[in-house]
Amino acid sequence: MKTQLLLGALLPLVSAHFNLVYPVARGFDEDQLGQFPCGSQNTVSSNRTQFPITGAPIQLLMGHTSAKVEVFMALGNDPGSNFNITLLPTFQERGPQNFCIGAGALQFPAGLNITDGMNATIQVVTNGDPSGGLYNCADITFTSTQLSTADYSSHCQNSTGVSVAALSNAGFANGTSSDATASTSAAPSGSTSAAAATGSGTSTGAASQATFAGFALGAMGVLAGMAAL
Ligand SMILES: *[C@@H]1O[C@H](CO)[C@@H](O)[C@H](O)[C@H]1NC(C)=O
Ligand SMILES: *[C@@H]1O[C@H](CO)[C@@H](O)[C@H](O)[C@H]1NC(C)=O
Ligand SMILES: *[C@@H]1O[C@H](CO)[C@@H](O)[C@H](O)[C@H]1NC(C)=O
Ligand SMILES: *[C@@H]1O[C@H](CO)[C@@H](O)[C@H](O)[C@H]1NC(C)=O
Ligand SMILES: *[C@@H]1O[C@H](CO)[C@@H](O)[C@H](O)[C@H]1NC(C)=O
Ligand SMILES: *[C@@H]1O[C@H](CO)[C@@H](O)[C@H](O)[C@H]1NC(C)=O
Ligand SMILES: [Cu+2]
Repeated sequence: MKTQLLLGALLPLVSAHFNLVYPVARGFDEDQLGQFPCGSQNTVSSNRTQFPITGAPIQLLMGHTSAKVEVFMALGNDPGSNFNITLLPTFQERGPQNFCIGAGALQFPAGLNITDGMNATIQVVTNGDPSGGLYNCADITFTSTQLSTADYSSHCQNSTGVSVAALSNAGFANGTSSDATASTSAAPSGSTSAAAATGSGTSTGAASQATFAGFALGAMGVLAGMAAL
């Protein structure tokens, strides 16, 4: 009995590729997850996650023991496949189960002028199984209301042993050769959060969240450095 329960708990992990847990995914069809964009979830969610302008994490559930990961964003109510903003260039993740990308790791380009009530869609891409990409999307509405520290923590957890590493010349996580579109949107140095992008900088709370929850300075320094190239 115990064995069955264990297997029941483990099997979905192995076969689920990866889930976008926060912000909440549009939907999930494991068999279609390799379909660009959004793993074939082409209907915008009617229930958008309120995503703080001052910074919020991205929580993933990794079904593989290692994966290349890349994060894109598209502005608007129904952007189709136009994910032309790179929030985090391709990096290597290791370790299954919970993996949190801290708010401070996301590189919002300057000049987006993100304001309260704006809609957008975030697409997280990992490398395929075995080739191509895997795609999950979440529809969000930007809000000026911050996450409380407790809410932030509940949406930002790492399983034991999870780590990240920078990749040089990584290209797209889906393994296709780079075309200029996505790679040009590198963040200006210093712009590691939406707060920086909007120039609002109103919140010490978010700043400290970003500090403790973003990729640790070591790893993130490398990633940010690569993005600025
Ligand atoms: C791979 O990702 C890039 C960047 O998101 C995208 O433009 C391209 O269409 C994807 N390739 C495939 C085969 O889906
Ligand atoms: C809408 O989203 C919120 C936050 O993501 C979630 O708590 C709630 O259960 C969702 N409601 C529906 C009807 O899906
Ligand atoms: C992304 O696409 C939208 C719609 O075509 C366009 O208005 C916007 O300038 C593009 N943004 C970037 C960063 O390329
Ligand atoms: C953002 O705001 C600045 C200053 O008001 C303006 O110059 C710029 O064109 C705006 N950018 C976009 C994408 O709306
Ligand atoms: C954002 O999307 C919601 C539906 O989810 C819609 O009601 C709202 O008008 C949209 N906001 C903007 C600024 O278009
Ligand atoms: C989660 O793990 C990543 C990768 O090691 C790390 O950069 C990040 O700071 C961790 N976040 C938290 C909240 O532990
Ligand atoms: Cu898989």
